[in-house]
Amino acid sequence: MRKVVTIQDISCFGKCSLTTALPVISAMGIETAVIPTAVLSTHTGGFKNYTFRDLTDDIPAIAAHWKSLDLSFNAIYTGYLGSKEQVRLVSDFFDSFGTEDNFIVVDPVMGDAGKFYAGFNNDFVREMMKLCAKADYIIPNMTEASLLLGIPFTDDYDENYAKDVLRQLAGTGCPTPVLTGVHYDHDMQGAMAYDSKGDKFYSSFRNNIDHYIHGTGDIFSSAFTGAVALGKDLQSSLDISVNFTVDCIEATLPCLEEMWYGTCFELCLGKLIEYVK
Ligand code: PXL
Repeated sequence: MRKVVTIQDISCFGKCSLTTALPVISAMGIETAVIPTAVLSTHTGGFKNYTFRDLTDDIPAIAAHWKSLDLSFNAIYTGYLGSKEQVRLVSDFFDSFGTEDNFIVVDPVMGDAGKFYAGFNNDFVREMMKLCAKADYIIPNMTEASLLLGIPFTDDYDENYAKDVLRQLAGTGCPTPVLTGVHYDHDMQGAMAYDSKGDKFYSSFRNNIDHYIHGTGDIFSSAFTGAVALGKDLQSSLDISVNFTVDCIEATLPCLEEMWYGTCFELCLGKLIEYVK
């Protein structure tokens, strides 16, 4: 059985990070180990007064115990990390558990729609940049890509611009950057990837749905990581993760009032299972 370890927070209510990665990757038939980096009462997007229990000290302790058990993983996948210190510890984890035979996915969660999420700043970006250089795949949205590259964020761009951003991201050290939320044609939205070793671009698009719903980035990255871990090629992995993400958004539209804090992804897990058969 394939085995992935994912390192990110638990937001107890609000559906993102571990409460998304765990069910999504498990549904793909992959054992999913977790290292929770923090426990929050909710995610930070739209809720106020959330609690935050930092679990930074547990990261090296869990890693040391796992080393003593000689555990290994087909993939290491990181999402939301709460501090520069956590990024450095995750970097150590890569050194200790990364091998020639497994792969590393970094979703450099830092912001969206041109803005930082609460608590992030340029200092954090510099640390995240170093982590991205150690990854086989990074999965930023355009906001995060712009932060990583130190270029102004724009929402108005064409295919060549998206390709240029991907080339620049590859230039910073990760051989296969994947850009999410790409929409240079306003009718379509999807993801683009650049395989810098083969100098080839890949993309997958579906009809654009004009609604922002929190947690879709984590849905995409979880499904993408699972697909690659199952041995799907880059194009299939993009198709699976774009289709699943759009399915989740569509499933949420009828209950948007009630579901402003996340997607109804649970209703689409059956489809995901079909996509990876
Ligand atoms: O979806 C990314 C994410 C993960 N974890 C926490 C967040 C966010 C985005 O806002 O607040 C705690």
